[in-house]
Amino acid sequence: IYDCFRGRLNVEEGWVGLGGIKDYERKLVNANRIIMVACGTSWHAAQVGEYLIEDLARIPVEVEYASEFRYRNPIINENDVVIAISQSGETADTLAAIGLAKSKGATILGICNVVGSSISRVTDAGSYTHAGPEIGVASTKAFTAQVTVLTLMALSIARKKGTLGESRLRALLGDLEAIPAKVEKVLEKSNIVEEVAAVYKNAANALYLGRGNCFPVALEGALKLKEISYIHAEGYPAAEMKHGPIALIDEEMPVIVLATKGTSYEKVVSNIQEVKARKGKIIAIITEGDVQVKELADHYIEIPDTDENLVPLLATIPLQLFSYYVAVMRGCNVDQPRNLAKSVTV
Ligand code: F1P
Repeated sequence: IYDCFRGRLNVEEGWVGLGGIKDYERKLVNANRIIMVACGTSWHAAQVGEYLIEDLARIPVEVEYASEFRYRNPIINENDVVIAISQSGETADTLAAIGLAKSKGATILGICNVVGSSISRVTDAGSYTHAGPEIGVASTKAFTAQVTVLTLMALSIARKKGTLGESRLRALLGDLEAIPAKVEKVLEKSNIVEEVAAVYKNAANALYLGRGNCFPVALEGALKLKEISYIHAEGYPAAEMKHGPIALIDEEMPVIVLATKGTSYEKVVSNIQEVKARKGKIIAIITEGDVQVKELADHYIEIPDTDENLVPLLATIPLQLFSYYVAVMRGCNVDQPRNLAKSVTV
């Protein structure tokens, strides 16, 4: 997945690897606001992008479901930049959202996987993810590639705006460059994920919890389980659990928690304790070497340490694998789930 990004991460060159987007540098750097429009998995990537761009480049970001945005009367003008994200580049809702934003004068950038696709043709400029063809219907590697492009964009804007110190910028780029090797290490945990999947393959429901940039990862984990194994799953911000979903927790309920080290780590530990107090089963994604959550959790999957902004790139993979193994064990067709189309063109 990441081969296409090797050699692009040159801080001196800034926008290298971002295709035509570099020609819109001034627009992006001076944007009042960035609005991202997308559907499904691509919408979750956009949510991660919101954290990245706001935290690193300090530009306000809104993330909209294209399927809703297209029917609204949004307040949007020529000082706004709209980023449309789509694996297929053919999603009808995203195309309609682009049409609406264009009619209001906004600049439209695209992040697509399929070269020459409809969305890439109607945007002002864009960056291809070059993740290769998605064999299955459910997006997987497209997600990590989209998040990688968004990370590069956030870093490039941050560099131009001067919102990050040079040493922080270099440290982040170094961590990004180390991601491919760390992805390999996560994939080596496949057998552990398979064992956990065997325990929960007959679950009726599952809850996914995360905070900060791992909240969209929780949403994406839940979506993958729904899409390919037909188990009802919900992703929630961990702090929202007490406002409703906590009522669902009993000894039958697997709760998948993104519990890696970072600013909200201690808060996530409290959420895990709340679930345990109600006899829920915890499957935790933890940072390698963490002892505290390891002891609290019923199952844990370790991922390598990395900068907090890059955690979604690693943490999503065990969740994708979990859905894959559960689906295979339930006899589901993981490549062609029922009722789903690769590109939703209506
Ligand atoms: C959006 C999407 C996918 C999902 C399924 C249906 O597609 O919702 O995320 O996995 O294939 O379409 P796209 O706009 O990213 O191609």
